[in-house]
Amino acid sequence: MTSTSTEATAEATAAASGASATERFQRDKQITATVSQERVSTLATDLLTAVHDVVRRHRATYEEYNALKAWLIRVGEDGEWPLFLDVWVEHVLEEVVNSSREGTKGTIEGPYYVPRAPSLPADADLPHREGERGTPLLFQGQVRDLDGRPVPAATIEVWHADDEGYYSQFAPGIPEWNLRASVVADGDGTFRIRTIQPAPYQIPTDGACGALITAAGWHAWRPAHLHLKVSAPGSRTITTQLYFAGGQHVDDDIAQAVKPELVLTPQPAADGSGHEVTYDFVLDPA
Ligand code: MBD
Ligand code: FE
Repeated sequence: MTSTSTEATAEATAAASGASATERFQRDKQITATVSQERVSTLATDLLTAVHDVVRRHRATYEEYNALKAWLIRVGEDGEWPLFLDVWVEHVLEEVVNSSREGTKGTIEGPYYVPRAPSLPADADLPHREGERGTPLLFQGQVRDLDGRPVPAATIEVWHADDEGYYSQFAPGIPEWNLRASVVADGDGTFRIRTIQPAPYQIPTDGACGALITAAGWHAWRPAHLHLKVSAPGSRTITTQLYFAGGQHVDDDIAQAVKPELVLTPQPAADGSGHEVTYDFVLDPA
């Protein structure tokens, strides 16, 4: 690969963002829950049986088997297990785990959440660089319960890509908490968050996931999205994303994580700068 950059470490490579996501996962996710032997056996047996079925049904060849082996090895080398699983598997987990919810629809967390972002008050500008590019967006609303009552002491964690589709802490050269915060809603659950509209996100194309996409003739895009985690004492935390009506790839998200209830239609802002949109969250009881 050729590059004009003098600092190899400052490139936004798949391996660099994959390594960050892998390291983050290992550090931040409490992987302490033990899965019972019975459950491991059930899940592993059915998973392997599904693989056996694919081999038989499609009469797979040794060339294909070895291509798979080489590719799986590369997924690990590129640190892309978090990316691979979150793009192609997590949406079904989310569907199963959140099927009993009545409030705001959830969707996948993805690989780029970072816990413990700096706390900001209910009326907040997300941390951003001077001259941060992108259309200004005022995102406001209220957190309520299933009966429509305001939820006190709600926290809205928000994180999103910049106008070029890069996430802080996973691409080089971006301030640590850029476009990330934990916003503490007012006593009546209301919040007003000023940020910029993110760009559609292209998953890294130079790593193993990109190689699969190219080999299969798929595309690598997610629609522009805001990531959110909304929590409050006594409520079930919701992890979700919001999208923008009419945006590219809203109808063909590679991660299959768009739901119609999660598509925003921002309007021109009252003060003439950019867009504004109101979205109310409804939390299920814990
Ligand atoms: C993302 O930004 C994302 O949200 C998911 C699910 C996968 C890859 C990148
Ligand atoms: Fe994302």
